Amino acid sequence: MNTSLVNEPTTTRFYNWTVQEMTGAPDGVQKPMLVVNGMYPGPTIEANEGDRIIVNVTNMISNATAIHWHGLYQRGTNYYDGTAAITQCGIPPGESMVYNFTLEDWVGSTWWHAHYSTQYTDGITGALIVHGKNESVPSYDGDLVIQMADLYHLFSPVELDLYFTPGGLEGTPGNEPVPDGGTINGIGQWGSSNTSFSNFTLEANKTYRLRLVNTGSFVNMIFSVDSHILTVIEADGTAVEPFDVSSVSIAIAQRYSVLLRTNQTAGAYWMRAELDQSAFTYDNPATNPNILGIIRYGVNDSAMPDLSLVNNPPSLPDGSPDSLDTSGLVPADGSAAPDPTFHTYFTISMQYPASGASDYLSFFLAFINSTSWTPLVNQSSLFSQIAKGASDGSTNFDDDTQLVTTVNEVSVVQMIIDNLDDGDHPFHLHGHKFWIMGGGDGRYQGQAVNNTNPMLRDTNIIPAYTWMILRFEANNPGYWAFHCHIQWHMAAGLLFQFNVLPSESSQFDIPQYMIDQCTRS
Ligand SMILES: [Cu+2]
Repeated sequence: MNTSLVNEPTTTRFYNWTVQEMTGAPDGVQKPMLVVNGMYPGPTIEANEGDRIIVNVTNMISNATAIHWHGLYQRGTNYYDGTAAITQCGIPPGESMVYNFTLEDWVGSTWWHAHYSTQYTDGITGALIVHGKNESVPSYDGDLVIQMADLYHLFSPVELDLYFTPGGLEGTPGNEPVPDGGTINGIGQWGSSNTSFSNFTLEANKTYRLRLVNTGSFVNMIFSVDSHILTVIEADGTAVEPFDVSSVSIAIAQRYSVLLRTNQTAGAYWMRAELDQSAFTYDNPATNPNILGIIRYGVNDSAMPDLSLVNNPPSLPDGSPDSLDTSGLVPADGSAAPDPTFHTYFTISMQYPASGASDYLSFFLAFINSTSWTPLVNQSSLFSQIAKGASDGSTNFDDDTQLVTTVNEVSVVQMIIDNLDDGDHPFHLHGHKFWIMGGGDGRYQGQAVNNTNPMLRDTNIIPAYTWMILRFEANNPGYWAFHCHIQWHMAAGLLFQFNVLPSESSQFDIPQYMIDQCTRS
């Protein structure tokens, strides 16, 4: 990253992207991929707060696609949020679409990815870094992006079919496909098929900001650098009170910035991204869960870390900090959340449909309350509302598959969520950050919330069999998805929508060609 970019004046940045099919081998094993401009990860967008971003996306794959800009507010441009079947229909094969939005006051580390079925699992991901002059983080000398992801050797539609195996993968309904391995900045190691590593040669005695992003599909990635303590300074675009840790577990779609000081003995050190195997529901003996990269300083740029340390990481000195406990994260510029004015309640469960057809064993689905999301076909929530011409949030679509909470006035929405499922779910809210007001075991029983400087972010794990209370200011017109970011769970229906201020979103001036693309998407 360019640490001096922040001093440049506000500008418009143009990008020309082609989404294409490709055979790649990120960890040495050939696999079908979907990528942007032939790259995995795709191009990094690096910009300043307030800049305008214009991305011309041409779709050369055989299905429609859409690109989502994770975490950005898209105030007034909900139709460029890039969420297929919700904010647009999708870019049909062979056609193009121009995304055009400003970064407003969003600052920090995020990413972009396809938001159409499980396409991003196959490689349509990239970093999106926004510099800000007034970001409340300590100073640093260098700035790096480290994208980590679990990796599947099969094409995601094939994995999705496995996930929906009648009776369940390995005989248990809901078992998610276990990844084959993973990558750091697009490079992994599997068997003896790959011996290359993502690597950085840095200067000694400097402070580097590492922007960690989990661009994967299923499991947390646990990041560490041998013999180094890391200082967490940002989470999902929120600057936090500096917090020393030995490692950081990053849920799907979350981001952290950590400071790394190159103050140990000059040399080469293993950088580790370990797949969190606690989420694996069956044994895949071929999986490589230990992905490696290299950070070196004070030595030449071919120096290798000690191979004998690969399976024996050196321990940190006594008294060193522990791994990140997210309950210790405090916003650097935090304050109390406003009192809620709009109350919602949701349950999360995964089960077979109540009234099953004869092939019901193929449909172990995810439910929010009693709704399992199925994407609208040749339609989007937002476009449907506009077609109806109503300003009260009423639409033409079938409510059986769409759970929509309409917020007609600017409100502080409080979500009480009971996760009745045996899995952890990293939930993401589009277009807003939320305050994490509290959580605990079992169903919510009226416990008090913590409103002393609550953490504010856009993606958070709701652990198995727990309740959680999230709060956000609904002041941004449009349809905003709130969904589990695990790709298998979203495909099983773990998504609902807030329709915020329909009186404004029904007046959006949406480019006609985007609406015309619906019939071909
Ligand atoms: Cu989930």
